[in-house]
Amino acid sequence: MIQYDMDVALDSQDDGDAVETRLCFPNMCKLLKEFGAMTEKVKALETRLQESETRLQDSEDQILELKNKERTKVIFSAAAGGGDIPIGPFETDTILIYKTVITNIGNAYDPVTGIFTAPVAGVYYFTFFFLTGGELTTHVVLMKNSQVTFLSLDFHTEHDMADNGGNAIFLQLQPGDQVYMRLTASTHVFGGDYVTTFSGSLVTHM
Ligand SMILES: [Ca+2]
Repeated sequence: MIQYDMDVALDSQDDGDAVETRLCFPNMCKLLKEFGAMTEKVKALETRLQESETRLQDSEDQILELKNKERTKVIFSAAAGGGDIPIGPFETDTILIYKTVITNIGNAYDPVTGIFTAPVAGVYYFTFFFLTGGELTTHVVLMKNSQVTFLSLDFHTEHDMADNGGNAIFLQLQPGDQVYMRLTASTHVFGGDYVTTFSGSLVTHM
């Protein structure tokens, strides 16, 4: 005689009062229950897998972003150039153009205009040095867009000979910010390829 196990369940898709009665062999009932449990486990695993894939994609995106940042290198050094003669004096404040480029990785410095344009947001380090003949005052200013930052100067005195001056600054810049040296009206610096210089580099992204 065959033993039946009665399994009674409410089927939510039927009418509320409907009761579905299932008859099955004992082993089959056990198998069906196990199958149901496995299905739930597979669903849970699928959810976890999807979450893992999302996290992996986020990580890959972040690595790519970091690699792109790492590839952005900005380093330049230039000298005033134009021969070993004074530059200035001019009647108005004038951008000092450093014509002799020694290094210009990233091409952020333009030796035609004398203007450095930040390609990415970050902290940059700039230095500038000058030689001056002493016949006139020297007054050079490092400009961030239209804003005065640091400057360096030398006063003319009766028995003045050549003097050197300079300064350095860390500047936080946004893409497109312009940095350049400005020679103040009625002052001068010495030109050439060795003594009056302007340099800068990207220190860190922000
Ligand atoms: Ca002096």
